[in-house]
Amino acid sequence: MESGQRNDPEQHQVASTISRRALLGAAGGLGIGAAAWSLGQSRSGATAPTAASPEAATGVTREYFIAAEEFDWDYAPGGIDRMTGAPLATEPYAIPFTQPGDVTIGSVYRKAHYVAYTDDTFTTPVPIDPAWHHLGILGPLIRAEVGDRVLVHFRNQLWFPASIHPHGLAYDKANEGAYYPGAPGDTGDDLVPPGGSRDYHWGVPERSGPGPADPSSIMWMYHSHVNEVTDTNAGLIGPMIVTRRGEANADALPRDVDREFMILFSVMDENESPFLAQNIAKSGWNPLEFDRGNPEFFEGNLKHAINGYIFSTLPGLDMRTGERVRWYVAGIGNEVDLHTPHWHGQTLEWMGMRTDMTELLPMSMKVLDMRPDMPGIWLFHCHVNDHLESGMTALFTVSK
Ligand SMILES: [Cu+2]
Repeated sequence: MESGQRNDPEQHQVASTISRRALLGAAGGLGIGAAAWSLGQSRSGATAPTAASPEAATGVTREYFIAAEEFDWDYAPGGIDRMTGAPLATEPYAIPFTQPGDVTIGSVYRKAHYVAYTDDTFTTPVPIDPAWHHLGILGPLIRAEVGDRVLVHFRNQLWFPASIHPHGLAYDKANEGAYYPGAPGDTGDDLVPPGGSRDYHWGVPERSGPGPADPSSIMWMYHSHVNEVTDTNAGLIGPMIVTRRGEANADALPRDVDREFMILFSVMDENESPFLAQNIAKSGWNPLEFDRGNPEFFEGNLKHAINGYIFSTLPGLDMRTGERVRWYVAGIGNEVDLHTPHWHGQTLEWMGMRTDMTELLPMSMKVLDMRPDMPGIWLFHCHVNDHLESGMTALFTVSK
């Protein structure tokens, strides 16, 4: 990333204008936010854990230190389509999405992500276990067993307001992390300003864990929910796993599973990113004059990604035959985000039924179990034709 661009206020103003899409007609993007977050909602530890029902309070408190930060993300590291073996720079189908050109940015974009730290100094990132390198742009995995509590210390290191909104866990209005101050009872404090921090207290009662027909663990997603559209397109989204009470080990992992993978299918829309102006500027164009409506530019900014990777560059989907492998798959995005993940070479079980694919809509979350028996390097891709052609593919490896 070229220095001197990332914090230029003029660019931010342009980005703010672009991201002014009102969220649910209420938040008004950064416009309302600018007034609200000057009121100093930044706080830490001020909120008592009221969300969990009493029966939830039997377990431990899972504590996380998570920051929202900006960084440069490469959607196609290595520059090779591992599915075809061809360099992306020579493949006509891949060039608009991966190569810098007259009106295309390429594969590297300024984005945001959640990062886990070891403590409240936010200086030492938690090392990512090699088994979870496949998370890619996703935030750190939050785990709990039913009966636990989750305490997240959040720090916003970005230049725009952000939050963490959890799906599925038990939260009261003070810990919702979703900004819609027009709603009665909403204090409008669900927005953490740049440089601000706060704690989130979430409960994990029975209704946040696996239901009767679920396997021993289920997934939820968390994401920033100040301007949900632009926040999530920026990259502010991450996974959670909740294991049924009594079926977890001390680290809340399900005991009946050998390996887990967490997968997000999303056409990440860089046209709807708060970093759009910065990404235009880093390409050498003037953000104030550049034609953002250029169809080629617009299309090149639609990254048909799995965990933020396109054209089979997603690493780390490695397993062995006979292992009990659990796949957590989710989608997010727009009306184009109807995805049909398909695994080659193996079958999976979902809710007592056998399949080799599943269906996702925006924020669908599904858990499928696989017992791989065919060794090889296999395709894992979205079966929607346009998405498949645009790079929504990955490979997974089954070793003996
Ligand atoms: Cu798809």
